[in-house]
Amino acid sequence: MPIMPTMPIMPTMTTSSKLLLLGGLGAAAISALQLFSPSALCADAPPPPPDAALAGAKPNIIYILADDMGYADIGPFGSKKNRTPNLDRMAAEGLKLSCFYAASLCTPSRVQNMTGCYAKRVSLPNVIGPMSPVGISSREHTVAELLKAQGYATACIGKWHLGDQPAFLPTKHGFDSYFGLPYSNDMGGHGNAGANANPGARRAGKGGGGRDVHPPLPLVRDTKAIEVVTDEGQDLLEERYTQAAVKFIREQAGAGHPFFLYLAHTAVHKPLHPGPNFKGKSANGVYGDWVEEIDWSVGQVMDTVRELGLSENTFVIYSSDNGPYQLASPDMGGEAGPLRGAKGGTFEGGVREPTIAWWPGKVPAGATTDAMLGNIDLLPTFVKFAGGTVPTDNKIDGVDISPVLLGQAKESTRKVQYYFQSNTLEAVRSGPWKLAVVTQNDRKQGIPFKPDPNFVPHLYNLETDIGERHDVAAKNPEVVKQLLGLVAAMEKELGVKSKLGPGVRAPGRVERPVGLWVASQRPPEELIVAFYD
Ligand SMILES: [Ca+2]
Repeated sequence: MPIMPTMPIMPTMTTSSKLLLLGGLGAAAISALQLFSPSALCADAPPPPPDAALAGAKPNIIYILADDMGYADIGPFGSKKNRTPNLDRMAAEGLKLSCFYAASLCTPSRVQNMTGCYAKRVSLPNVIGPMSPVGISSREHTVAELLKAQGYATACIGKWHLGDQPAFLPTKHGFDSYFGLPYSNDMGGHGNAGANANPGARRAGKGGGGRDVHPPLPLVRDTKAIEVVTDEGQDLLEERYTQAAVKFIREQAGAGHPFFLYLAHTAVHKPLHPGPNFKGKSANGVYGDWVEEIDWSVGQVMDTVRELGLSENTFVIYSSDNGPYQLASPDMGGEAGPLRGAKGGTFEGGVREPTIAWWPGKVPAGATTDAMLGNIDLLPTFVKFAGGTVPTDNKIDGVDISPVLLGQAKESTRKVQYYFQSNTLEAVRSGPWKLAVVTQNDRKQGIPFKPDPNFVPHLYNLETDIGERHDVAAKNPEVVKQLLGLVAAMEKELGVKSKLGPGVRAPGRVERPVGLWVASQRPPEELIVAFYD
């Protein structure tokens, strides 16, 4: 028997490893890091011994993603309105990630999940609609492909939003199966009545007679639209996703190989459609009803894992794709708690997500980490869990964060966070310091956004000012200078705004996008021709 250390080993970072991590970011970037104080792992329970933590584990991996959920919408992150007993239990048995970054909108956030790259690097920096000619490129190695190569069964259930063309769907990007909405639940064509109708849906001109080119909201199985989702149908989506997830887990148990389940909820994206068992039940209106249905779903998944005896070999992570949307009415939006901003902006409220990791015996229980982590880190981390290696032909931005998740390290190995809005790099963070280099959008209802062409960079200390209220740039010129060095290095690689740099890779692209119509409703060919003519 090997002698196991009784104390956790905290890796110390040498100067040379810092250089390796930073790649070409330059001397200013590296010296910037030496200013910044560490964040803390606040755990009572001792972490597990590091050496044995992953040896041959190849855990099942379940990634549960909410849509548009705010940082403070669940109990472990401070919600007093929404009842989330299953997420409360998950946090009590696992690790709360207080500083987990996504992107500020659906498509860019989801491509970060799949590729381990900032969305700009892989050319999906904006939300794409139905029949978009662009989508996820076949050149990218998705996390599903890399896990599949390690023997994992893979399933995608729920919202995809990385392209609805045949070449862009999940089953072309590493998933054995797919069941869900290919994009947001407000993106149905005019054929959908009521709240599903997408006001931006395109209609065919000329000989097309103004008919819909966008299909009504489709439910997709693998590559085919199997149903039109009506308003009433939306009420049942979460229950159906959950049933599909539980079925998949049951099918995989005892199959002799691990599985990867990506369960991307449609909730709580507008229009709000809590199921019949949840409607009118919460103390927080329709929005709270749907949050509580997500929590129920988490419980169904976790209880299935427990019942099947898979707990000790299953890693589960819960998060959201971006911050809460603006409050449209008192019961229609989430909350970011102490964070400033909302969905669609790069203040912390737009991009910092309520996140919990769970793996009994491996991930510390009842603990919180403030280490800087993010969804770009999931690909290399999951591949590490699976015993694989990330291919080096495509540069990625994320790093393996398993040392933090397994309680072996306090510090993330990634030292810099970049905040993009579309193709614009709006801010950068290292240590406690966040520097905004353009005007950030608060995304407040009814307040028009006015970018300041003469904006002077704002510096925030997130450890003392998590609400980004106090610009301390004038007091810290050296920090500003060093963070500007990080901005310059990234802009050299990915370009300044829409002038793309050499590090940006092309998206997938098709000439004539087709809609995901159920077979019986597909419009005649002449309508499609009329649209493109
Ligand atoms: Ca979203």
